[in-house]
Amino acid sequence: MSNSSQNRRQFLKNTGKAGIALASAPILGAWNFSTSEFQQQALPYAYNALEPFIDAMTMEIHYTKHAATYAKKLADACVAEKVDTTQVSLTNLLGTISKYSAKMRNNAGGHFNHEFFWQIMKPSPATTPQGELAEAINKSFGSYTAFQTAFADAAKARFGSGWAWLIKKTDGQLAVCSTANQDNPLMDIAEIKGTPIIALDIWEHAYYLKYQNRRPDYINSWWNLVNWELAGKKYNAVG
Ligand code: MN3
Repeated sequence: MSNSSQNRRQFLKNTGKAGIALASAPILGAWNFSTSEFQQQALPYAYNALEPFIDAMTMEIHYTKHAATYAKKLADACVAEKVDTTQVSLTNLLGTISKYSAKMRNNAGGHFNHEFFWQIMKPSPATTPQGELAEAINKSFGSYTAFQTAFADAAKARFGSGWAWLIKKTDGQLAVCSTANQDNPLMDIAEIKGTPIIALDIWEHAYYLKYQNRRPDYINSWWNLVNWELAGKKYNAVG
């Protein structure tokens, strides 16, 4: 185990259930904590910040166990398959993922998807899309409500584990889709390719403690957490 991962474990242990939202860049720097996109970043809020829609225990286990494991195994795969993470971006790796092992595919996807997921949620967000993204959603789906239905349908229809996405395709159009396992629309093997705007984790580990088998209830609740401000920025940033 590297010093930085030991430090990180100790850090997580010390901060415990209070969450790690108070961690600031200078402190992380002093702990020799890399800000590489290949490594797990601090959650932008406390474990309990998304309650009552996502409970603190789910967030803690999801972040410290599931997501942390993807990051760790991605690092292992990068060493084994000689990916120089100082030279290759995570997006580029995903775009050429068909050249790598299943381990790389599962863990590069798992790491990217979770880092994206934490960012695209926040406590008490704006409740609807804003600005150009709002206009594009109305144009593509007819209304925000119709978009929500299409997205929820994609999430409900995914058999087993996976993700639901709103993406901006390379032709500039918005689309809703879902991917199996830890695949995502940035991968060269994706059925529908594009840049993620929002994403919902529909693995049971993301909702089972609170919602058990009721995936539709989890999806309905999740609209209360979507960080539409950031989604709008992501939409505007895609050429
Ligand atoms: Mn997950």
